[in-house]
Amino acid sequence: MGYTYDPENIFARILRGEIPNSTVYETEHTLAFRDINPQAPVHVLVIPKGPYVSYDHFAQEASEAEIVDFTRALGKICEMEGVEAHGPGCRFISNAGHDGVQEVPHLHVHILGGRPLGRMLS
Ligand code: IU
Repeated sequence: MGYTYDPENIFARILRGEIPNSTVYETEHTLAFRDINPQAPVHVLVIPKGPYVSYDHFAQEASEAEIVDFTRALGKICEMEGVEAHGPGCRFISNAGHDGVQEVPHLHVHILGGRPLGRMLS
């Protein structure tokens, strides 16, 4: 309820092919590409292809097929990038809304890894 999707946001434009990206993985419902300003040796952004602002929006309105596809993609990319939890490990971050300082209003999960990331929560 109350979610407004801006079809001109940068990730919508990437999905339409208007802006190039460095794709690492793509399925019917999900696209993953390298962050343009990487904060770690592995910094991949994973986005659903559907018009969802945030994970709460996605969870409410996406189909089960989209949700399963997106979730499996997260795991697949960890394997592909060599940052699985049973290997070196990684961190998922999804900034949401004002307090989360979300810059791009299209759901994205950052996968960060390839170096020790330090503790974020204490
Ligand atoms: P945030 O979670 O909304 O704050 O993150 C947005 C990310 O999108 C940020 O890490 C940017 O570097 C990244 N990004 C990008 O990869 N390509 C772009 O064209 C733009 C932002 I604009």
